[in-house]
Amino acid sequence: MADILQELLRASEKAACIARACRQEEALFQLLIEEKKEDEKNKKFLTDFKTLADVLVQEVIKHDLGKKFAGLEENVRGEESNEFTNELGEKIIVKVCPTEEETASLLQKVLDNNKAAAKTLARAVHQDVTLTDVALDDVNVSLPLDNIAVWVDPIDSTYQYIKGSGDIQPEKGIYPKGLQCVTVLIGVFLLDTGHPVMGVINQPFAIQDPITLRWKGQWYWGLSYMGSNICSLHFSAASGKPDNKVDGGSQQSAATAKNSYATVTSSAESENVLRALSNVCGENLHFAAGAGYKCLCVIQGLVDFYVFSEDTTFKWDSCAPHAILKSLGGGMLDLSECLKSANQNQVPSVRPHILYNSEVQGAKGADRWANKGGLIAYRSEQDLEFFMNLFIKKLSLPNELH
Ligand code: 2IP
Ligand code: CA
Repeated sequence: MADILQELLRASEKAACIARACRQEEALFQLLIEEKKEDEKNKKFLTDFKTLADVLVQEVIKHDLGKKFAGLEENVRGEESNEFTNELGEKIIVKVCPTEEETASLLQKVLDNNKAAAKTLARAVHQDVTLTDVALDDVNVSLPLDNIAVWVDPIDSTYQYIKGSGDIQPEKGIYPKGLQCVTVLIGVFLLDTGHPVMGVINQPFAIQDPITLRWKGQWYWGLSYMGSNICSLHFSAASGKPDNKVDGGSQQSAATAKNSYATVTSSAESENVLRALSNVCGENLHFAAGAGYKCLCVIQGLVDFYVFSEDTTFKWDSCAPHAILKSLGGGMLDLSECLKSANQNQVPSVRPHILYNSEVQGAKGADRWANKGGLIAYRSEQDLEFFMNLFIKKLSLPNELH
């Protein structure tokens, strides 16, 4: 199913182009920076524009996937609904129209009649994007189209996207905040089991040209299905051949604990967990914005784990990175389930992997799709074992988590 993965990659790049256009095209940029002014009307307008960028990117991904694989668009899910209310209170369904002109005139209605902005945005929506990866030519895995669905986060870390800082310095390779923390996340899962099987993470603002100040993106993909595990990080861009740059956990041979473990977490993490993490990781405990970006830090091997005990990440945040981590021999587990069995001194026969096909019982709205028990993302099963033992010991009052 290299063609689906190829299409996900292309859709993610189109999304990244739209995200970049909103920052780099003058007509659109003016709308983004309105936020920095204080008055209420501008604030409201910006919120609208931010939501529009999100909704539009989601619709483009849906539209483009459906064009290539008829029916798949029905199974593309995300946070945003495409019903949009403009300044005049009119309800408008945001969608990709058959022609660029039609899309522009629809967008004009949402954008308070701003013709220039609507035209620029419509051009980005209808442009042809080519993004191919030679490594995908060798992928020969067949996925049942009627058993897959897609979780999309069109722009993860929207707060950093709007703030738009491009001059944040990384600490040990990790950006604590800034445009580098923005990602487009597209993940595919199996409808019957809920397991993630394919994922693409696109980082639209990975590298900035110091002269032109224009941004270049970076992308990562992974596939994990029926024993086939393939990841873009195993291939060097030049040769298309495996270069073993990133060592997947399954390839580790020595079953020994590391001297130290590096973990990334959210600044919204609870005190109790932070204390325990800091005890285990010391100076290797990092903070970074964006659920997708934190997962990317694990995928790239900048840290060993992403730990978060709160319920404020969602299926659209984790599905794509989870599939890539699986392709590297790692995964993503429900943290509260892991701690529960550790407290009861049980070794679960099956690890509590996060699943993507079932809602949180009794929850409403976006919370139906929350990763309710928190999460731990990892690249190596062995490291996970050693780390969890240390972490649980340091968690003085684990029951506070439940
Ligand atoms: C957010 C975003 C936030 C993250 C939160 C996500 O998604 O990734 O950065 O919080 O969990 O749901 P934190 O950075 O504290 O980890 P979005 O930006 O799409 O709302
Ligand atoms: Ca998100």
